[in-house]
Amino acid sequence: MATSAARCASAAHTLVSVLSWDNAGSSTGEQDFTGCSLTYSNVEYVAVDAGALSEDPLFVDGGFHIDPGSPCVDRGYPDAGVIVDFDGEVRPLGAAPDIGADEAG
Ligand SMILES: [Ca+2]
Ligand SMILES: [Ca+2]
Repeated sequence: MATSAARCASAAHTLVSVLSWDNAGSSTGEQDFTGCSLTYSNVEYVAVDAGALSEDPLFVDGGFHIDPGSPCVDRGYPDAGVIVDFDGEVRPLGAAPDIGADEAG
């Protein structure tokens, strides 16, 4: 049985600021977001909601940092209430939070 990054019981549950890209699965594997409603997110292989993307996030450093030219920059949920990124750096920088764990600096 395949494992999933996320599987929603109802589209009434909305995932926000999710960055899921270049995982080993496919639309039936780790990238399976079946039933999810996504917004302010960037997810590979899925048809996305009007507020979400499916574009290469331009990871750098072989980790979860994103390039300052990433399509995720300033596209995160504006009222997330998260004031630091995974580096401990203040967020948001610029016009809005970036999608994912990193705030590109
Ligand atoms: Ca930003
Ligand atoms: Ca950062």
